Amino acid sequence: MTEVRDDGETTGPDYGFPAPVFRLLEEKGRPPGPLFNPRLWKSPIRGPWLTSVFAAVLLVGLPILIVTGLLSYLAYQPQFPGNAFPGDVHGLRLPYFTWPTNPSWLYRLNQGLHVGLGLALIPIVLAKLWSVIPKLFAWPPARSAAQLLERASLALLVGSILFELATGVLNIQYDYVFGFDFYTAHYYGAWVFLAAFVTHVALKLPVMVRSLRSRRLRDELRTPLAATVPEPLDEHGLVAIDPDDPTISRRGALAVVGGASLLITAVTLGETVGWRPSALLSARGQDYGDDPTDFQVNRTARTAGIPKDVSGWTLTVVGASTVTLTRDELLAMPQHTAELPIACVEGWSTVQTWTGVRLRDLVRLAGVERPESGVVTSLEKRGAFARAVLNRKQLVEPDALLALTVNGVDLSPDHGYPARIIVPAAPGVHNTKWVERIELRA
Ligand SMILES: Nc1nc2c(c(=O)[nH]1)N[C@H]1C(S)=C(S)[C@@H](COP(=O)(O)O)O[C@H]1N2
Ligand SMILES: [Mo]
Repeated sequence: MTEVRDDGETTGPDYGFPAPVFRLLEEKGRPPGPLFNPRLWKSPIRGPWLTSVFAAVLLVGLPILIVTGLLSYLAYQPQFPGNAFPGDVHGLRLPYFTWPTNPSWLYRLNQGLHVGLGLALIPIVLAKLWSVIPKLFAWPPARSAAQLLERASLALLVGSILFELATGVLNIQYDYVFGFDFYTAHYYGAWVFLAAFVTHVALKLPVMVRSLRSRRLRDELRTPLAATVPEPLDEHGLVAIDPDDPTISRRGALAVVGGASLLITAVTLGETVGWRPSALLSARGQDYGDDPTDFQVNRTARTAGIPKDVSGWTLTVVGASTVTLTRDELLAMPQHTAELPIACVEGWSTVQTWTGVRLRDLVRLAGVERPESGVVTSLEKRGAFARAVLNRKQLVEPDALLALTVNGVDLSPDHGYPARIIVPAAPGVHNTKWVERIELRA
């Protein structure tokens, strides 16, 4: 053993420690207490190779999370003020484009990936953080201005990924314990994360590649507990200076983390694709009953304050002319049937068979040749869901419907009776229920 006293003072020669590690031990003026003493960290499997394995997985997964997240923001079509997203994001705008209407599963795939992958990566993020925790207490905090900047970017990186994961999980569980708007916060957090992530990858990619090359995964997967020894001491201070005997092999640790990730995927996938019995994490339950309208309801008619009696209901379409239609008049128009998903931003989706009037027939009826956008308002007068703006493609798409029935029966009150919007590839939130009025802009 090297002569390093408990207070961290070195009394002997360096006994073959690499120079940076020796310097680490030798450091004077360390804060008192065990945390800043590098000998506190004793796991014999912690080291650059293990960290880099987690890093490599995240290097593939996190960009997918970023891209699907930003696409989801764009799918909300924030160029139209009033679409259920805070339109004003203070210059953090992306180049808007007209969100397409096909393939119809586009948003379903995007959001299933975003939410499903986000959940599956949680164990890996936590494992990665565990693997680098000694660096949190490195002393001195920085040896140069460059290192100080690097550590500041790490604070943003760790803070923002934890913030994004936490707010994401709380949102899909409808647990709004925070006092701010989820979408705005998650969106701003994403930009902080994106900037910190790009910086981190640029700085650390060479170390990751070098560390991954230092051992072979195949060999590691064949190494049992008894043969598990620490990685060689490293200049980053990850490898324990004074390790305990191993209680788990590296392959065991990888299996635990990977297994946790797969388990989360297994109990989430059902919700994503619409097979609920396996959706054990779903905040809305697993079972809905056997009626044709028994499928997931986001908000019930009662919660939304929709009157029980809607017999006097009419639909108003405002264009070059204004038309008012009763439900019977709508049912007398040509009906179109399409099998389309509702894909919620929260990652769940369900495919049903919808029948109703094509939106483009209503557009034509109101005398509009080329609609630019259409503001749909609901009987539910207030709140984020009371209004959605559809883009020009969504208004002329042959499968875009004002649905009157689903799976061969009238819409249930909870699914939007008397009439609701169903647009292929659109986020669920744009499929306005209890539609009262469609205002077209040419
Ligand atoms: N008027 C109104 N329309 C609405 C909502 C709502 O709360 N009010 N929820 C939206 C959201 S977020 C989704 S995901 C879908 C869910 O439709 P469902 O409840 O029929 O499954 O409806 C959308 N249309
Ligand atoms: Mo939704």
